[in-house]
Amino acid sequence: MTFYAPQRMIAVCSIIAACGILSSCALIKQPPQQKEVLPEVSRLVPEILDVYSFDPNSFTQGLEFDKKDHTLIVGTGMQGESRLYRRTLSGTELQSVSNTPEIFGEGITQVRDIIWQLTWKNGVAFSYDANTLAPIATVPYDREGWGICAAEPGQVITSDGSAKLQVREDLNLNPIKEITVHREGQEISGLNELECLDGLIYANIFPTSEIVIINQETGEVRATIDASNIPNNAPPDINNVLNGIAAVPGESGNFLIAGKRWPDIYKVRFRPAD
Ligand SMILES: [Ca+2]
Repeated sequence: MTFYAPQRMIAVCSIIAACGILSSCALIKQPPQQKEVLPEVSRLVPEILDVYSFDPNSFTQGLEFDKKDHTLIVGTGMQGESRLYRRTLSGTELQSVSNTPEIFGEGITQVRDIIWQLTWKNGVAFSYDANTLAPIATVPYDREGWGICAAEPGQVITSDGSAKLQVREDLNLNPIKEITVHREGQEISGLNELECLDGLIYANIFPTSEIVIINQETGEVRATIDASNIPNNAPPDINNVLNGIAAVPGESGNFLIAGKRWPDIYKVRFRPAD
């Protein structure tokens, strides 16, 4: 049995008395520790609906459908090869404008009557007439350009390869605020090509075959898409990864998925993983 020496008994009694008088003893009153409640992240996979021929020379960095005529707008990278062009889904190229050789092109998006094109490390972004692709303006850009998508009226979202997304004014790219992207409590970096749709941001994660769906308000990842079942038929090269997601207009839930130098492009929809 446990033996309490008289002095020890006095000490124990004093503690009990003190707790009684103060009616708050941290050891006794402390509520059970609660675990942080994290949002449930859905696990999705693409179901391939269709395959179209694409341009294996395109180092695809930006992909989006034109909001008016539903043609495909593509931005490409690499110095000496970067350009912005428009084509039909069936493969007819309609317009093209090349960047000067020092420019490394990145993400593109349509905002009202202009198209923005980011550059990786050139410190500028370009705007073009959305109808003709005629260059309009060159504006300073404050960080690495990766992805861009037009969000609610008046705003665009941009990525820079980190876990931070920037919300910017859509007609001048002035920064408004940052969103930190989390998945199950952990920041998730490598956010690359973007697609904004209905308050959500779709982002593919460089250099993986993973796409995340992000709540634009909170930065929390709502769903993770494992797109590794989409064939990568590009020549073996560490750069030739999945890059590019575009919502198909008029086809709710359908998206195009592309990659750098991929010779084909895939129409998919997302369903729960088994
Ligand atoms: Ca896109």
